[in-house]
Amino acid sequence: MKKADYSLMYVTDDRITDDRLFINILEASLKGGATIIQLREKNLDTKAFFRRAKKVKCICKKYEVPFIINDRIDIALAVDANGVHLGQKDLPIAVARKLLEKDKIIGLSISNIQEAVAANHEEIDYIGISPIFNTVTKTKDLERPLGLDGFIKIKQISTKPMICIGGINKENAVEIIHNGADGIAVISAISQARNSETETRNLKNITCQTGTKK
Ligand code: TZP
Ligand code: MG
Repeated sequence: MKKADYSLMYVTDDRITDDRLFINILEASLKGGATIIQLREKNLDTKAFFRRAKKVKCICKKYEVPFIINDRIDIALAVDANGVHLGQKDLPIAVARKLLEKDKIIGLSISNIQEAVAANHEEIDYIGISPIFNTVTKTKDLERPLGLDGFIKIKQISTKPMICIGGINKENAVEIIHNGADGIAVISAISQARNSETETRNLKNITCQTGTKK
């Protein structure tokens, strides 16, 4: 069941430690039309993560955009987030589903056909397919880029809504959407842009205007 518009996910950039800048970029992404926010923090301790999550929730509520938490089901429960994004090494989906209410979003990262096939049998709301292109933003546990061809192969066998991530920007987003992705997830294209709001709007226009081959 679709619980959100997955067309443009802004995944927050954990390299931005300055709180005010972090919030400014988040808000710019929302003004530009991000349809869902994923709070991703790999370095914050639990209390700092929790505090940031509360702030993000408050801002997302203002824009009526859902927000989900990367990895940490405990933080998602603590702040009553709209869901979680889990990796292959995180808690099993069945356990996450038991812990979270039915209406919460659960996304799962997959990087190959085998994982995509297994994901078809899980109670998840979308798969995050990664990495599509080269990225320097994530270094740990990163597989070889799938490229457009790899994505298309996964699309042929997957029954889940598909969000593509990894090195996506306004130059290459068109081909991803055109080939049937339900959405794109980006970090740098928004967080490192000179104008994050404009860049988000550019990406949003691509996700809205591109006719898909679905
Ligand atoms: N998962 C797979 S690739 C990636 C994550 C979190 C990083 C995406 O960052 P960018 O800057 O959009 O390439
Ligand atoms: Mg993870």
